[in-house]
Amino acid sequence: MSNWWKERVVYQIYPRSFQDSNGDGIGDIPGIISRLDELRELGVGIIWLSPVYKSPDIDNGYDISDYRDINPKFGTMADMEQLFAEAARRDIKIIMDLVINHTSDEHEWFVHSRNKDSLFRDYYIWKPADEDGNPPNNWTTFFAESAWTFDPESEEYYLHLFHEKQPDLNFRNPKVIEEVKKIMRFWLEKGAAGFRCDVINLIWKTSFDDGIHRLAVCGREHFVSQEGIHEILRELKRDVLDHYDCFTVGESALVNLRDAKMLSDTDRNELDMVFYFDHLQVDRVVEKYMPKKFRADKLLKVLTKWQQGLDWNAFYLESHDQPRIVSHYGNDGEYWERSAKLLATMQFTMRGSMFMYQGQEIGMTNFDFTEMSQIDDLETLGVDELLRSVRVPEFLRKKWIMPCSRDNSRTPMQWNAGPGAGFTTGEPWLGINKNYVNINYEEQRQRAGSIYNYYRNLIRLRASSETFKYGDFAPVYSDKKVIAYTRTTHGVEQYTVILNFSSDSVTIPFEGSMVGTVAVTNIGRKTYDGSLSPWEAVVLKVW
Ligand code: TEU
Ligand code: CA
Repeated sequence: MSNWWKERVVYQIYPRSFQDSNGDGIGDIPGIISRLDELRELGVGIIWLSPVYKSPDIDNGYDISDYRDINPKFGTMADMEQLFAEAARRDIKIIMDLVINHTSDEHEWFVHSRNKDSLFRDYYIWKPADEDGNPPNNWTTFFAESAWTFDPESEEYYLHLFHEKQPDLNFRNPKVIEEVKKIMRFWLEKGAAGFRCDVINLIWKTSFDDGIHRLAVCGREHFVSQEGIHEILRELKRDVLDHYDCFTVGESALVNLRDAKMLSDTDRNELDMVFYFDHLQVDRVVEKYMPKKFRADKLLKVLTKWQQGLDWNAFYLESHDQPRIVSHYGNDGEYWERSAKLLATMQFTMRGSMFMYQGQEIGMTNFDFTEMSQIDDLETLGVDELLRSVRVPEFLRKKWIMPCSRDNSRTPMQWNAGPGAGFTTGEPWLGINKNYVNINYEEQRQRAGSIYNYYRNLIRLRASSETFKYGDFAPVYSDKKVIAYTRTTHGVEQYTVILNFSSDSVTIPFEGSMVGTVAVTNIGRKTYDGSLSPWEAVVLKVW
């Protein structure tokens, strides 16, 4: 078995924000095709395409109304076929976003399902009201509302763990599993190299009892990482995936290490790897939205747990659901460029498959919105509403939401300093960050010391190094500001990665594996003696 999916860099495209080709302000498939050469040049080997299927777009395509058709905003099936072909010509593979926990309420299955007598009734999860006419239980969605919506036509409630226009499919119905297999085969036959499986650890609901009371995602103990998932995943692998040269990465919401191992350990034959969230939440209370102080030592602890705990990691720092990493763990002011390079260094010296998100390679920063009216994201608007309902004042709501909003990473790609940032000639569907005049692809591509060229070099370095890809990971030093870890191929070579997550100059122990020759530096240093500049990253070759 070849290891291509462990070694190629994956680049996530959020189609509506990548490249517009017809001036309607929405990125599209012809736009993606026009940028394939740029991706090739960066060193990308796989594209993960966020949903392009037919969809009412209530959650930007994560609400699918036809799995075998393309959203006309993005183009046609012919455009999609051309994308597969043009990508293949450049040796770029494409994985599709498989959103099967739920469909759109406009999917024909759900339209039929509203009728109690329909053969499709059991495709979804319908329950009568409780004795008092209230929803069947107290579960709440990821978007901070009740997880049940009443359907007047059939006088029952249906379940939706996300928006009410995203009804959950019923995986107790074997017909649903057969439908999913058909969808997977359809895309694999078209040329897909695998799937990113949306919230895959939520598809099995063990019981419908009330959940323990909580502010968000109440009921989770009945639907997160339940035992029933595993058999379904093994069935999908055995009946479909094993017949193609492809891979899967499962997004697993609210997942812990034990559950992630159950989903992705090699000998379990379920998923090839999973996305988890722990490493992006060291500065959050419980989950998202409530900030606490970042500590580098805490980050190293979390990284170590997952790096050592999983057979194989899916390592990412950004996605369409996360803030920009330079604004999150870096410094998007004075040390913007240097801290973006530090984060790049951290990512590309991790063990696992590398997933980057569009714009990460040029250090794009969080959305510079000032008013909620500039926000499109459902989750952000839901959380704002929730906080408003418990009387959190506006200034505090903004303070919590601004750094976390999913729209932070959804603003259009900044290609150049021209009008529309080279993204569109029209009115963009979401605001373009004003800093596009300074932060853009074109400027960075031609400048040797840019973040873009730093990523490009790291991608090549990693491609040529077995140790960075497969070597063991071990922590060696941490304090509130600095972390250091080694990557080792036993008996062959060892590297130490040292990262200063602060705007201070610091001195750290200079002994043992903290001593070596400089292999990678984000400040152009030649030798190393234990003193670090603000936001410095250095990789040492120890032996
Ligand atoms: O995200 C699932 C999910 O867990 C998110 O709601 C997550 O909790 C949050 O965004 C973290 O900030 C996936 C998709 O990536 C997301 O875009 C969709 O909205 C969601 O599923 C529903 O399909
Ligand atoms: Ca367009």
